[in-house]
Amino acid sequence: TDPRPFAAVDLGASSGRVMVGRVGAGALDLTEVHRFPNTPVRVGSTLHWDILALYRGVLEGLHAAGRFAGGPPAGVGIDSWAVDYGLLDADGALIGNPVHYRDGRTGSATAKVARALPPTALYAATGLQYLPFNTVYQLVAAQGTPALAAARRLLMIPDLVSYWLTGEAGTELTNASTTQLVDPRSRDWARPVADTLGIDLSLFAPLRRPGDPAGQLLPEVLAETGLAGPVPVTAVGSHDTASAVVGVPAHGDRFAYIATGTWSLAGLELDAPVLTEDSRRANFTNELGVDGTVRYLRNIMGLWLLQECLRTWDSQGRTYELDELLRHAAESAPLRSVVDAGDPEFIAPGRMPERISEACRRTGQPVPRDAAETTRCVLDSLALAHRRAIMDAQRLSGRTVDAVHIVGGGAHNELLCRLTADACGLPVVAGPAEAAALGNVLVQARTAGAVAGGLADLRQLLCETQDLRRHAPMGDRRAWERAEARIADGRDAHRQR
Ligand code: LFR
Repeated sequence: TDPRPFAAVDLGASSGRVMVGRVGAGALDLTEVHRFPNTPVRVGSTLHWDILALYRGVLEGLHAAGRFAGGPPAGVGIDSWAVDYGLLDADGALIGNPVHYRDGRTGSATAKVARALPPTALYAATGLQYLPFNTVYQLVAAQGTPALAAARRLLMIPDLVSYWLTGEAGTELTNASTTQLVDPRSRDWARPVADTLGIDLSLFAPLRRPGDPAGQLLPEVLAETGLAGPVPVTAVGSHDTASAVVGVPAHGDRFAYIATGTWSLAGLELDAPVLTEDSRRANFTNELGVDGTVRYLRNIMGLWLLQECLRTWDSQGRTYELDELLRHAAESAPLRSVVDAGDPEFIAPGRMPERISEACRRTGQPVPRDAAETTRCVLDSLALAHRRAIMDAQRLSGRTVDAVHIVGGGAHNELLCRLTADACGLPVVAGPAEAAALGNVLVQARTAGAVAGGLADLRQLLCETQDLRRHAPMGDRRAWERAEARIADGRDAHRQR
């Protein structure tokens, strides 16, 4: 039978995309049919997502998908970044614009949560890495607001889009696991955590698993997009990182992955969570994956550091072409200075080149003298953080690996891939860049019967159809160890916080 077209909606922090993946026995190709910017908006002091602009992009993308495929897609799946949500009132209408995870509103909520529930207990119950923007902190920060008081439903971003497309509300599990309100052992709500923190779990719609049916496009959506129904919507790994991990073209289980983009998510795929105190101290997360897996990984600042530098330079009238900047960075002195790319200090937007310089100064290292050196500092720092995450993940889980897969936007960044191979002392396989959309499409296609099997089978199809680049490790690994030592003190001091 001919491959069938599935539409993947993949919303990222800087752009949204609608892709069509054609899937059949031995066949998989992916085409971007629509891309639209995702530009956050500050209103007063609060940073928001422009959710209706994103939704318009989704509708336009579904229209384009129909044109591309010459008819309605065989299914639609939605993934996006994690932790953020919209609130609905008793009529099902959205209350306000969802708040951006880079907004500073959780400032005092983190201490409040820690007083009610010690970090050790919270980690033992949820296995989630401390990040100040986890949904739990956002909800505690929102307690007592009229918006939360009026809310009858809370939908995570992909679930909100899915609700608008279908009229049906659900909470997809992989993304729910980033709320810090899910127990990774039972893969169900961590009720005692919610009760202790005064969070009302009945706000959440029933849990769905990736692969579950999630309704059909509403008549008004069909009219708006020019599609002929019925068009089923399927729950996928709606956390983009969960879909990206499905999209890792690995054989067997001796691999680490780094899902790169705005963030770097570096770690392993496991069958069970690691909830030890060592794991908590190392700030590792146990997010839930597709097919009963656990994404055991560390969130690292990622290419955000570079994106923010470019934005700052641009606002100062210094506009750089990325390829050229990377070429100059590749020629700059290696490991001249490095920063801790896991430090939450870099989460908020603004003044990034200066903040990087300050971090170098604080740790007694030379300050980058120009944009190329700043870029080199960022990429060396990311490679170093990747090395640390992959070494720590192996030590803490007892699983060893012999290759590192880099998927997501950073797979196009040759310098980053090469430095990561050198830092880890392991071969890097780079690609596919669109792993999240591929993982999205594969899970839908399996539900629709266009492909069959487990993650290993889906990955085999990726190996057969995707262009991959290999980077063998080179250079002196001790140089990376010495660089690590330069920032280790600062990092340990930070962990005590
Ligand atoms: C990556 C990602 C990360 C999550 C961050 C914020 O796009 O989903 O996994 O920690 O965005 O939601």
